[in-house]
Order: sequence, then C-alpha cells, then structure tokens
Amino acid sequence: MLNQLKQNALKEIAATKELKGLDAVYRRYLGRKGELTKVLRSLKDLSEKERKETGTAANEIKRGLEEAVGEKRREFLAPSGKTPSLSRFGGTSGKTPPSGVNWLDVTAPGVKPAVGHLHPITLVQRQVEDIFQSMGFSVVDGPEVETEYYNFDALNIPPGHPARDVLSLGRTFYLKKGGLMRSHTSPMQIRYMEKHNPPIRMIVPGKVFRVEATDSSHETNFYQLEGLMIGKDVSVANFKAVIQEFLENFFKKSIKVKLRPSYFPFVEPGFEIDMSCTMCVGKGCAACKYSGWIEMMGAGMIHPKVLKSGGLDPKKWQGFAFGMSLDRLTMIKYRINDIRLFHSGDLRFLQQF
Ligand code: FA5
Repeated sequence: MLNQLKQNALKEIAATKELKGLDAVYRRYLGRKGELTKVLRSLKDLSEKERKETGTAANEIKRGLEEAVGEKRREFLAPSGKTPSLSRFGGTSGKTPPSGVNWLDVTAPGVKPAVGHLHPITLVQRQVEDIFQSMGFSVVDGPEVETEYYNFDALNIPPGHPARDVLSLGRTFYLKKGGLMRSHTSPMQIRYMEKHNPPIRMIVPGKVFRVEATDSSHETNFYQLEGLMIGKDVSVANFKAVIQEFLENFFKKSIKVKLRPSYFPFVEPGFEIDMSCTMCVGKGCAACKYSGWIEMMGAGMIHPKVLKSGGLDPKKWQGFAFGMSLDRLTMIKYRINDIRLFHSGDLRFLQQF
C-alpha cells in the first residue's frame, strides 16, 4: 500500500506543469492532512514491530517525495535547466540549497541598507572645532535672531555709520516683530565678554543671514566661524601663529599666511588674511585666479570700544578676533565650485561625502 502511494505521488509530481500544481500534489501527500502524513500519524496505533517497519518505510518515502518535489520546484524556477541565481536573494556563495527548501542562502552577505551621513559643512565644522579645542579654545553657540545692539551698535557700528551701508554686514534681514537675523557671528564677541572674564579663547561656528543676489560664491544663508582671544598681551603675532597652525592642521600641508590691511569697525588695526593657494602652492592657478593666494577671512585687534561694550577695560586687556566662512573652507577643502550646492538637497552631490 505504501509502495502504491509512492508510485502515485511520483507520477503526479512528474506530471505537474507549474508551481501551483506541484504545491497541490505536495499538500495531497505531505501536507498536514496529506496521505503520507496520515500514515505517519497512525504509526502510534501499530504494534512495536509494525511501527518500526512501517515507520522506516514511510519516512524514506517522505524524504524521496520531498526530494522529487524540490527538484521539480527548481526546474520551474529555472526553466532553462540552470541553477537559479542566488543574487536575487542577496546570495553570492553559489551553494545549492537542499531539496524541498526555498531559495535562501543564509551564509550570503546581507544587503546593506542605505544610511544617511553628515553634510560636508558639518564634517568641516567638526574638524575645525577639534583643531581649535586642541589649542585650548572653547566652542560656543549663539542666537541666530539678534538685536541691532549686538549685531551693530556694540560692535562700534552705530546707526548712521557708513559701515552699515558699505560692508555687506548691512545687508540684513529685519524681522517684523523687531530684531534681525544676525548677519555675522561677531555679536557673540560681546555676549561672551559680558559673561566671561579673560583670559578668553573661544570660537563660534554658526549660521548667518544676508540679503544677497546669490551666485557661485554668495548665499543668503551661510556659515561663519568667529574666533576670539583676549589676554594681557595677546598680539598680532599670536594671531598669525594660531591661524597658521589652524590652516596647516586643517589642510594637512605647510601653508603661508599673509596679512593685508583692511577695515572693520570692530577691530583696529584690521586686516584681511590670505593663505598660499592649497592647489598650486603659490604658483598660480584658476582656483586662486593666478595670484597664488586665497582670501580666507577678516580679522584684527579688538577695538577698545568693543572691549568696553563687553565690559572689559581696554587698558588692561587686549586681543584678536577673526571671522571666516565655513562654506568657503569646505569649498576649498573639497574643491566645490558653487556654494549653492550646499542647500540644493541634491543627493548626487551629498552622497559624495
Ligand atoms: C564679517 O562678517 C566679519 N564679521 C568678520 C570679522 C570678524 C572681521 C572679526 C574682523 C574681526 P565679511 O562680511 O567679510 O566679514 O564676511 C566674512 C567672510 O564671509 C568673507 O570673507 C566671505 O568669505 C564670507 N561671505 C561674505 N558674504 C558671504 C555670502 N553672501 N555667502 C557666502 N560667504 C560669504
């Protein structure tokens, strides 16, 4: 009787033309209420001797049928007769699974889910913070919505001062309810001095806002890095040494720094800092407009009036301040030629970092 069952099942398996039919045959013989399953379940009612004989035979038939079903199933999955590709299931090991088992290679390396990553400006900001922290600077945060007092007046730019119009700092977004979006990070110089006694060494990375007709190097929203160092005898020489150390650490090459006289109302003397071009090393290339130098930041010795605004005695204390754009630093580091890419949300750009 068992032999008959086996012959019938094998015939039916061989005659199936599609997976659905094969599944039906499988269920008919090997399913929960299948014919062979019924035989196996009834073993408990037999004598010990019969149970042993019938059990061995039935189990052997079960294995044989499972193998036949598995083989047929593989035929359906790969009609060309080739072993089906495991890549569909993330598998690359090329192993053939045992018969009757679905195609899943658990030893194959998994498919990595896409994960987000840090924005290039964030990467640069973190690197900059690490370098300055290693030189003893604290990292400080400040408000993006400011008052006219901190953004201008306390920095020696009173109402009517020509600098409000001349400097791009004056291209400011004013808020209907009063106040403004800070147009630079310098207001934090005053806020920090008000709360901390010298000696002071701090940096402020953060967003700033300006009314701009945007182009490849100007955005309405960009990031600045403010720096402040105050002590009894902090000098321009100290500034040059700190900034050179920072730039060489950041770009990981030897760099020359040059100070050019410039004007900002909150410093005296004021200067613009150039560094030797990181690409052509001073020889002249398109990146530095063939000058060999790249403009990096504004800086200077803190104006006595600004120290006073911060509550410090200019006869006792002196120091330097600087302000640079983190966007610009990022663009030089990664050779990005358009600042507008940073806020474009273009994944083709962002996924490169
Ligand atoms: C300032 O903002 C001063 N607060 C810097 C400073 C601090 C001087 C302390 C002295 C002492 P300035 O407006 O030049 O300066 O801006 C600083 C840098 O920001 C510029 O060198 C330039 O690289 C960058 N920058 C200015 N406007 C934009 C803009 N619209 N988009 C992107 N970067 C800009």
